[in-house]
Amino acid sequence: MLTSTHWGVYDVTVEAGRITRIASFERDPDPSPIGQSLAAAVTGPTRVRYPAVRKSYLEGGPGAAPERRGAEPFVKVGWDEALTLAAGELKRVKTQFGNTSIFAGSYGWSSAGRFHHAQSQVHRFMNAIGGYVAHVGTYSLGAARTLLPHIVMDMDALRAQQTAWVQLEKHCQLLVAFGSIPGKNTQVNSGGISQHEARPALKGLAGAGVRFVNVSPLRDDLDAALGVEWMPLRPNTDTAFMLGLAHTLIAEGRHDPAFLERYCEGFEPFRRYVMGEADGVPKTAHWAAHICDIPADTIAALARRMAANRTMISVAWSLQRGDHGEQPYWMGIALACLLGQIGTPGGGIALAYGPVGIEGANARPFSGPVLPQGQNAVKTPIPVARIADMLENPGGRYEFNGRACTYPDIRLIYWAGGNPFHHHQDLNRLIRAWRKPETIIVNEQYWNPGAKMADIVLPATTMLERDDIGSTSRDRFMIAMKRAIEPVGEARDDYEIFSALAERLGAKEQFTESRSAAVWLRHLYDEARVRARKFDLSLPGFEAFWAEGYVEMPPPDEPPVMLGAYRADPGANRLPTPSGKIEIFSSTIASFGYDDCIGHPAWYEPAEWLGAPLARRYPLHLISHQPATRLHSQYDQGSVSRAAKIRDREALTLHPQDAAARGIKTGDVVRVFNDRGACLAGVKISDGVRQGVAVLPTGAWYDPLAPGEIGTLEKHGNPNVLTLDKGTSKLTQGCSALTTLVEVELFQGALPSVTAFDAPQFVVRSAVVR
Ligand SMILES: Nc1nc2c(c(=O)[nH]1)N[C@H]1C(S)=C(S)[C@@H](COP(=O)(O)OP(=O)(O)OC[C@H]3O[C@@H](n4cnc5c(=O)[nH]c(N)nc54)[C@H](O)[C@@H]3O)O[C@H]1N2
Ligand SMILES: Nc1nc2c(c(=O)[nH]1)N[C@H]1C(S)=C(S)[C@@H](COP(=O)(O)OP(=O)(O)OC[C@H]3O[C@@H](n4cnc5c(=O)[nH]c(N)nc54)[C@H](O)[C@@H]3O)O[C@H]1N2
Ligand SMILES: [Mo]
Repeated sequence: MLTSTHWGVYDVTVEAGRITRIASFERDPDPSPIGQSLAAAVTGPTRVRYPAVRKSYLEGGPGAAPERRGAEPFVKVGWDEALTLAAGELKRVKTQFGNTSIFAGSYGWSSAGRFHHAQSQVHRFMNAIGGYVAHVGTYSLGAARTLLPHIVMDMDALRAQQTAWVQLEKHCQLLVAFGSIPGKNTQVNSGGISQHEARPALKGLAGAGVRFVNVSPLRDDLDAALGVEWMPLRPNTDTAFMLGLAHTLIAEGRHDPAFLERYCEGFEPFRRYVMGEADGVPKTAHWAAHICDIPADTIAALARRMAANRTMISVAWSLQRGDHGEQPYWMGIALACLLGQIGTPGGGIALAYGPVGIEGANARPFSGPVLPQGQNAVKTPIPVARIADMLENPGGRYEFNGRACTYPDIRLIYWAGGNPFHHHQDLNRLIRAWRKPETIIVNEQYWNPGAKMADIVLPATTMLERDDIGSTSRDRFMIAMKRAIEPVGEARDDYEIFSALAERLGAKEQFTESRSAAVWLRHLYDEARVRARKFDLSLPGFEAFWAEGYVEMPPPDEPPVMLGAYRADPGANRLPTPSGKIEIFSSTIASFGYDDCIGHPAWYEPAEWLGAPLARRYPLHLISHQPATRLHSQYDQGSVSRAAKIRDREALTLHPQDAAARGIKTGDVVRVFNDRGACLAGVKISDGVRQGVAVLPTGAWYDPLAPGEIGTLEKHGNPNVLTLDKGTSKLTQGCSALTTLVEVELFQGALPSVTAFDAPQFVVRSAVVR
């Protein structure tokens, strides 16, 4: 039977109630190995098997010893007691402080199944009980999602028309990829990916004669076998690099004035900035070379090649996950406007190829079943990555996208389907902020750091323990995800957990609409079947779908070309911006008066980078990119992730000269540190990394030497004890994880063992019970 995960579809064999084999989906040309981690993990020792409550919390009630979160043992409790405790606390906080004191933004990827999607479930539940403080945006696209509607259109609407690989193969000559197209990332797609086509497609492009330029600190971000030219720039300097390209194009008259006039708003003020007429600093290739450390001749020659060829520019999401992250995106679009190839089948801009495997697919943007979340009565969401700011500054003021906002006063946090101790930056700061709320409730499958840092932990089933539907926009298959095994331990579906809580809070009907999970699946499928018609898709009835195991959807009649319709007729297909055009200058953004984001793309020094004075103390730029062997923190305990660890720790990659200068060899364990924290990691050495750059993927489960203590050594290689927790700008307030300087030294002394995958200690209830 089939199941769907964010990293692929798998065929699961079960014998005598046990999973005996996980095979790849027969229609997948390039399956991801990550799935091999599943079988052992779902029944393994890291599972949360029964409801558990932190000892002091059980004994002392809400707010008891919050500094002991993560440090003290848990007590096993029955479901009835756990649910009564959680519901009682939700009621108390609602009554005493109001729903504005409940944070349930609950960011995270959850599972691929669309009904049992935990983040949707918790939002729906919270809306049914009067609302909650939500989040807007994502860690993935924090800066881009807020910027893009001002200058082109909604990010997802734009992605839905991303130019297909098949168009590039026919029409593209030069693909310039900022942040590149890492094969590791194309394994994954939110909501699932039944066919991994990106790596085969890149081979097809190479076969068709497309030339590749990889602008990235890492060589392996683009498969060298494709014949790639590597431009290893300093991290976070892409905007300067692109300004150097723009200056060359304008100075040499290689830009496209007709395109700029017809399709773009505000070229003139941008031109003045580029040419130095606005600030006395021409953004020449020489100027750029000093910042990005790529020779001026190389930059100028690339500009000429881009103008002479059918050129596609791709700007990876990673570029906007750094300080001033909106600038490389805005600048990439401005650069594509200068070249005038937007809307042609082989040229223009992609946002981006590579971050997830679905980009470039030749498929319809039909998303399939979606669980309705209801209406949130609380209207004060925070930008997703401002969680520590919020917890630390109740009533604090901040700017966001043209509005002055106020942080709420949070008393209770409910998380389901995300792991803040994976995803947030500056974890030592988060641990301090985490002490503020009186209660933290988590639904989790595994004893990961998110669960260990909670007060009440409710065990959730995995996708292998429930029926669901796997489906997402631009994936060509909808998958009948069938329950393969019985729930592990006492685990329950999130839906069941929230139904029981809703019942205790008098909102059962509102939450469940009297439907069982099985009835919901059918209902959501039927609803999606109606919606499918708008995409010229005719889906079979539910019974036929379930019996067949999947539905295959035909590709569109014409493979997509991003902004092709706009190019063909800009009058009839006005963009949803104030001018109806692509805004190289945005009067709306200019009207906000932000010093960190003016009305057109510009170069701002990041808070930390190799050109900053801080680089004398911390001379390595840390890239904490997405891991090749897992999804974020999911299945770090699995066999695929653990096979890649070095002496049990996450691998840190260094340039040979940086390693030699510090007396470090392959296989050593090092301490990586800055003023925010320190972690251990195992060393790999590679000349595929720019000198001055250290690479530590995200996702090693946070593993403190002294649990609960702020600033303690992290033993396992979680980069987020080091990363910067700062909004990208007042405009977008996105996450700045990729703006971080560190130093590395050989770790001396007795190596502490990794305990990240040990379940917490359990104790029996003491005599003093509330
Ligand atoms: N330094 C640094 N940090 C980063 C990034 C970076 O580039 N650098 N990238 C950021 C980005 S782009 C992202 S998207 C985030 C990702 O951050 P998250 O999405 O929070 O990371 P995951 O590890 O996927 O967390 C999902 C959690 O949901 C749980 N889960 C899965 N299925 C279910 C379910 O059915 N029910 C319940 N109750 N739980 C379930 C899993 O066990 C896991 O704990 O990380 C961000 N953090
Ligand atoms: N295997 C796997 N794939 C994933 C995920 C996962 O956890 N595992 N997570 C998924 C998620 S949630 C997301 S949001 C996407 C994220 O997609 P991206 O944000 O694009 O992914 P990253 O791996 O963070 O970064 C891509 C590459 O950008 C380069 N880079 C970093 N900083 C700079 C810079 O300043 N300039 C330039 N030019 N290059 C730079 C790095 O070398 C890095 O390898 O990935 C998705 N894909
Ligand atoms: Mo993401």
